[in-house]
Formats: sequence, C-alpha cells, structure tokens
Amino acid sequence: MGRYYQPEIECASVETLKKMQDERLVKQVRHVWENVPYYREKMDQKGVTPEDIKGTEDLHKLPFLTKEDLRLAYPYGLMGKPLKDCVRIQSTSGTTGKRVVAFYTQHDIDLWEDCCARAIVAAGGTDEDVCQVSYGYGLFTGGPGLNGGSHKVGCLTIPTSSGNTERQIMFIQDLQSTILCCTPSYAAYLGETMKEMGLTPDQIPLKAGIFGAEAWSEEMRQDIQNTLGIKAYDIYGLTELSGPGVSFECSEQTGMHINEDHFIAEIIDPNTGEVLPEGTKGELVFTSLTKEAFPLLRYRTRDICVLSRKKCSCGRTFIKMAKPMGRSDDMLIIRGVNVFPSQIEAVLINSGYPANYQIIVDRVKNSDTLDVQVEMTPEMFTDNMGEIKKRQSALEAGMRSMLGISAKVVLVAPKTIARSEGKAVRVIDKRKI
Ligand code: DLL
Repeated sequence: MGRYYQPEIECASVETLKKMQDERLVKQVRHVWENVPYYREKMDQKGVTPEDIKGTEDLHKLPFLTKEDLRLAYPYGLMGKPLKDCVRIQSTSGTTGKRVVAFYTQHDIDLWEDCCARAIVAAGGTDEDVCQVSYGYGLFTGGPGLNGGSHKVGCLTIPTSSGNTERQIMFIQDLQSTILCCTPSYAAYLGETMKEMGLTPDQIPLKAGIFGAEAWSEEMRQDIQNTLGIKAYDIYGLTELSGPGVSFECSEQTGMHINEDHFIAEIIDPNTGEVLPEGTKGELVFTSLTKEAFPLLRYRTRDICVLSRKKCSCGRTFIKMAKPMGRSDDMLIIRGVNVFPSQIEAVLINSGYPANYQIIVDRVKNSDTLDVQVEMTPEMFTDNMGEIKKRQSALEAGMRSMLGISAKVVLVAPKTIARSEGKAVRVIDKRKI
C-alpha cells in the first residue's frame, strides 16, 4: 500500500489511462500542427497530418525530434504559445553546442510541480515533513521543480540549493530535515562529510531522499541508504520535458513510474528508430501530452532504458522505467567495445569502494587507453605499495570480467578526486579534444 498525491490518476485503470492518452495525443498533435511551423514542416516531410493520428497506436507515424532539432530551432522555434503567455524559462548547461532553453506557461509549471509532488508523496512525504532541496536553483530544473512539489505537498521547504556542505548539515540537524532532495553524488558526499564529523545514521533526522539528475547504481543506493539511514528514491526527468518528475520511484524501489497522464514513453532501437516491445532495452522516447509552451512529440532522450508494465505493489498503474543505464552519448566506445560508466561504478562499489572515481580515456599510438582513478576511503588508506598493487590488480580483474576489455586502475589517496555539488563529472575523454 502506498500513499498518493493524486490517487484518481496515479491508480487509474490502464484502460482509463490509455483513453486519456489517446484524447490528449490527438489534441496535442493538433496544437503543435497549428502553432509550431517547425514541427508542421517535419510532419509534412513525413507525409503525416493531424487526421492520421487517432490515438496512441498512430504515434509511430510521427517524426522523431532530436537534440539537433532543438539546436536548429533555438531559441523560439519550437514554442507552442506566444512569448507573452510564458512566465519562465529553464535551461541545461549543454556541454556541446547551444544550451537547451525550455519555456513554460503558468499551467505548465503547475502540472510540473504536481509531478514533483507525486514523487515526494511516493517517498513518504506529507505536510508534516521538512524538505531540504539541495539541488541547484536557477536555470537548472532540479531546485525549482522539487521546490514547487514540496510546496504543493505542504512540506516545510528549505531551499538551500547545492553547495556549502557544512551549512547543509547544520540545517539538517537544526531544522530537523526529514527529506533530502539532491543529486545522488551530492548525497554520497553529504554522507561522507557527516561520517567524518562523527555523526551516525541515528543522529541524522532524515528519513528519505529523492535523488536523480544522473545515473546511479543500485550499489550506490545501498551505500547512501546505509550512511544516511534513509530510504533513497530515484527521480528522473529532463529539461526538455519540464524537468524532474517525468518519472519517480515508489515504496517498491524497483524502477520509476512514468507520469502517463502527461507523457507517453516508447523504447526504440537507437540505430533504426524501430519501436521495440516492452521489456526490451533501447532508447527512451517521450511525447509530452499536456505541455503548452514547449510541446515535444517523440523526443529522443538518448537515455538507454527498459520499460515494464508489471503490476506494482504500491498500487500505481503507471508504467515503470528501470534506472537508465546511461546515455547513448555517455556510452564510451573503447577499442570497439561499448562501456558505460555505470558498469565501472558497479565493480567499484561491489568491491567495497565508494563512488569517487574518474574515468580517463585517451588514444596512444592509435589504440584507446582506459584508466580508472579510484579513491580509497580513509579507513582503507595505506601507503604500502605492495598492498596497493594487489588491490589494483583485483579491481582490474573485476573490470575485465564486467567490461570484456582491460582497464588500468590507479588507487589514489582519500579526497583527491573533486567532489560535485551537482552532477558528477565521471569521464574525461581526451580523444575528443
Ligand atoms: O537532470 C532534471 C532532473 C533534476 C532530474 C533533478 C531529476 C532530478 P537535465 O539537466 O536536462 O535535467 O538532464 C537530463 O539527466 O536525459 C538523463 O540522462 C539524466 N538523468 C536525469 N535523471 C536521471 C536519473 C535533469 N534518475 C538528463 N537516472 C537525462 C539517470 C538521469 N539519469
């Protein structure tokens, strides 16, 4: 049994949800056709008109939208509403090319905050809770999204934003924060710092965490849960689709329910674009059903994932997505082999190391090199070279069996790898520079 923010929708029958999606899709396609010339042209090129879309079974007829389209249409080319009807923008940092700038009407913000409120309630949040939002505020969607959701639930909201770790811990203790919202890497860092301060999990008032914005492994979840003495819930989203709250985890902690009244999810083969059946791994594609200002149809996220409609013990009927395994553009191709940072992380955590690592890829004499720098904890620190070599070899063997290629592991002293207050920087690929 779980608690819900909007039970009539979160627990609606699959048939009701499907009907809602059918109706909303037809309306959204018409909205886009009439108001977004860029999209209309793409539909024309594919020979599809609004009349061809009668429901979700016709979704595959629509063209995909990619990050490249967002770049070409930057900044106003995909807007579904006049600027005067918009009240906010949010944006991503975008490591390559232009930033993504997303627009919101007041209605868009309202629905986005509902999605975040659903996530907080699914993590056990009520109006009795003190919710510390340590995601960055500003153009990044994490802070504003969870802040809005926390207000809707009626939690006492502490908008600390990210950074200033000592002050974060002071607020957690002094104001008795019960829910923490931040990136998983920052949660791990907060846990590490609290441990150093001599705080044990029973001295920390937190009971739940809502962590997302980057890939994190099941092993990392266990680690954070143990250090902070909390239940750690995953939350997923992207700026293009409003921000956090596209999907969220429930008490079962086995994947995230997609808010299907607002988004349709598909899994496609990233190479061919073919729609794959439920349960197959592929690229996640979303269609936004209710967004007015920045409506995206069949947007390719580049996140690699699996969907499942298996009945969930929490009572929600929304389809679930597994933890994304990484992005197709995060995936490293090293000596022809596909490698995800999450695989490297799993080896480390399974061997008792914290998730403080950096992957360095380079090309030497036309051959790719893969180096993994791994930080030792203060407890495991030693300067005995023989011992260090032994541990490095053990990790290298683990990497070889997980990845199928060899990696060079270098153990480094505690606190050598820079901590992140937002999304962690895991990979330095020198080949691209
Ligand atoms: O990261 C929105 C967000 C904020 C989600 C706070 C959750 C919490 P962007 O900066 O646009 O938006 O980055 C979106 O981050 O395509 C995924 O690759 C990755 N991502 C987001 N959440 C998760 C997650 C926000 N729970 C991109 N697990 C997405 C794995 C995630 N990857």
